[in-house]
Amino acid sequence: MFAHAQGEYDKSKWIIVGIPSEIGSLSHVKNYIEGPESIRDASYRIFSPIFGDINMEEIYDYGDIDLEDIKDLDKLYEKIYNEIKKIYRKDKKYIFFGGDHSITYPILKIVKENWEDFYLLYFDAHPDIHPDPYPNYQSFIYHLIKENYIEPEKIIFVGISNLSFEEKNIIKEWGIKYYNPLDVWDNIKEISKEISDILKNKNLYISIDIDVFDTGCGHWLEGIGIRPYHYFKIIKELRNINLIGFDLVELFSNEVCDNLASKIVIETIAMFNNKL
Ligand SMILES: [Mn+2]
Repeated sequence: MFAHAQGEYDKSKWIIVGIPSEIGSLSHVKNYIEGPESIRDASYRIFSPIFGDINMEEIYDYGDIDLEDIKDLDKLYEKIYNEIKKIYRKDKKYIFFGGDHSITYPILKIVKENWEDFYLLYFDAHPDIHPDPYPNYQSFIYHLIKENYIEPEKIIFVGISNLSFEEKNIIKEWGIKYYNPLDVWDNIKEISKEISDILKNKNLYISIDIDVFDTGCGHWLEGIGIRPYHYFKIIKELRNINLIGFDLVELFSNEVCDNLASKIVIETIAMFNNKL
């Protein structure tokens, strides 16, 4: 259980759900399924937040969605969708621990059905918009757009450092907003202000692939990335938004990286508590 999750479901504002899945990944290196437990274990080493306050009675850990019998992707998406739908309530904010990034595919279907109009703030070294014929960890954003679950103009990519030629064309053609790591390092003040202006008064879901950071904590390591500082600066500047929830995915577990993941979770809760 997450250390700071001392609440009951009914009374909690924040609901943690683990989704230990890796069959949406095409990578031969696997340990995505350790993500949820690793983040929870590290939470015992992270104490009070520095960027705001938390009330542990308002945080509930639902545990993991049981995926043991799931062997194919269609079943996986169906199972995640059904399990979240069962517990989903619009007056709560959800925090999902991955798992590879494809868990966000069924999650955003639930988000769409409940909120209709929402924005996606996507921290990732990759846009995951490659036109593969089926949704997986590198293509599900493409499929969500094609299936009308989200409009391209409601997506903001932050920290993109590697993408396929097809993805680059798609992003250009569909006019999707994105910032590469050099943009972020050079212009963090302007960028955080710009993002805050775009997202003002909007419903927002945030997705964080930990490979966006240059800390070497993701499954797929890129040579350049943004810093946790940039993430927190962008989150800090957000004003008047309705946060639906966020996910943190693709953690390659070790003590330092688990600490980072857990820290991001606690400080993100704290920052939003200060805004609400
Ligand atoms: Mn990625």
